[in-house]
Amino acid sequence: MKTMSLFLSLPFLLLSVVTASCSETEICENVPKTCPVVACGSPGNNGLPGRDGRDGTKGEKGEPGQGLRGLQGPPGKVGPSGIPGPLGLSGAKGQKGDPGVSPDSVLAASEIESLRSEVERIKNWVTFSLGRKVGKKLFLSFGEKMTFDRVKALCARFQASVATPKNAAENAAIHSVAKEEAFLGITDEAKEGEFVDLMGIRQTYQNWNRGEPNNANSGEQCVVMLKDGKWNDITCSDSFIAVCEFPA
Ligand code: FUC
Ligand code: CA
Repeated sequence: MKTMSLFLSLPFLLLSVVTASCSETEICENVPKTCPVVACGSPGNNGLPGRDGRDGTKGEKGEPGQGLRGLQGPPGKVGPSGIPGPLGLSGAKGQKGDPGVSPDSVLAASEIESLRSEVERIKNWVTFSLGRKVGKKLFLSFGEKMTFDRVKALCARFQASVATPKNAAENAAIHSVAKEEAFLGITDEAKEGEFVDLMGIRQTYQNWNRGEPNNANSGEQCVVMLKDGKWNDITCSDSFIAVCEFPA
């Protein structure tokens, strides 16, 4: 602001020089009457610069800068899943199925009834002549002697299991069908001295002969029914007759 005020005072300074160069006679005739007589005297000294002016109004906003643009940031988090869409269209119709079983290959109800009664008669005859029924169990014996593994396999072939007396009545029934020493479905193979059935359930009913089980020669993990119905622990690889129990 000080510089500006010096500039403004420059014409005034020049005017002062011109005024100083004119002679008193010439100039004073052309000077307007408003000019006081004292003005024609020698010019006074320049005054002191004026005070600073007030700040101007704020300028308009400038153009954006031209710096380099920053790198793009990473993608934002995945938004929540949308609501399920509407049901799709039905699929294409499948191929025609195979023809049904012809009626002549299906047994008539009367034929089924006739077979059922014949099976019943045979079961009764077998039970009466060879087996013994106690509660829901039917015991049947096979005369041929075989090892314990073979007895298990034979009974399984008939969807039966090795005879396992769970009470005195069952023990008596097995005794009556077995004409010789027969294997029972009881072992202590898993733990010596702990006799369990073939399902691994502890055998609570027991009918040991005097002095048994003795695990003779430390090699007796199977059980046989003796001729008097008492039990003896015996070697599994020895051979005895098979008695199986069937659901009845
Ligand atoms: C008794 C039984 C044995 C074996 C032997 C011949 O010692 O305890 O298991 O039968 O006789
Ligand atoms: Ca024994």
